[in-house]
Amino acid sequence: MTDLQTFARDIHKGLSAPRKHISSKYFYDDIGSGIFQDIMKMPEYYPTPCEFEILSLQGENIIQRLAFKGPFQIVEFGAGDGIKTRQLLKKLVERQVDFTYVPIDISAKAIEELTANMLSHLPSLKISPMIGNYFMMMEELAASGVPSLLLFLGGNIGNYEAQEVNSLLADFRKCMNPGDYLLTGFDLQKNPATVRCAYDDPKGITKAFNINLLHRINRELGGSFKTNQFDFYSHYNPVNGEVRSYLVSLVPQKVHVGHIDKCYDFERNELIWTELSKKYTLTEIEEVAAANGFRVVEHFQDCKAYFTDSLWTI
Ligand code: AVJ
Repeated sequence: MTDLQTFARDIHKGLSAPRKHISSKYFYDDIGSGIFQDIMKMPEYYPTPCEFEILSLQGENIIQRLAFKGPFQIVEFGAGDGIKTRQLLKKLVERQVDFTYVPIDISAKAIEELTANMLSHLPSLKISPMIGNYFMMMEELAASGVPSLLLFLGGNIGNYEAQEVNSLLADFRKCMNPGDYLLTGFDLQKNPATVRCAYDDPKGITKAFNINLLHRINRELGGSFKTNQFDFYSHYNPVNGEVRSYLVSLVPQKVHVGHIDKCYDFERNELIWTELSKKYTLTEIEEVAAANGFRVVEHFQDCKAYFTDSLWTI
């Protein structure tokens, strides 16, 4: 199945369900990735500077907790622009530690840019990029048997429902050997107003990020969404730490998706759920680690305790 066919199938499934939904993984086409760059520059969006702080100021501490005896590899899932990761790699390069950086991404363009950028800042870095689907790559990595630190940064785990977190961690575990590490970024529970502002910003950048899903369906699947007939609504529940975001149909309307020749009916105020962004407590993180057979080595937090990069081992 091509990526476009998978997209069409998922959109059909999501828009014909009793509660309509579109997976947040579809935010990130070229335009959506650009809007996400803008989100990361917003003063309200705290996760990026918090994780930058952790990796810049605590990189040494993180490295010191790794008990590798010889050469190892640092495998990164979803490296993005790599600026945060570079802070950590810089420390290792400076100390002349023998390691290889293995960024993995499905976008060849993203990997090329990341590689060029890393090498321009860290010319002596050993880098061995991989283009492709995480899980196919994971099998290859497991077979290689090289001691590994896996990175899953940025709080992407927050987009997964509890059962999905477990299966993701099971997949990570499968490609790890005893003594390997996993460093995962978790956004932490904090003053609810701080979270709310980060996910529903006054300039409407997050709204544009969500509306782009509809534009993307129009562009790639021949959809007929009138995007001005949809609004954005985001809700933070501080009791369970879940931000859930939605598109809201402002009028009763029908939308046709040409490539699959299907029509979808929207009632006035009907929702399309687009994203879960779960905020954790340290206790929950420890429970998730234990339930999936990991041992927590240390939580590395920023000075405001808004975010943690948690180092686990098996
Ligand atoms: C890329 C998943 C970490 O959940 O904070 C930002 C995406 N959504 N604003 C997050 C996002 C709305 C982001 N992650």
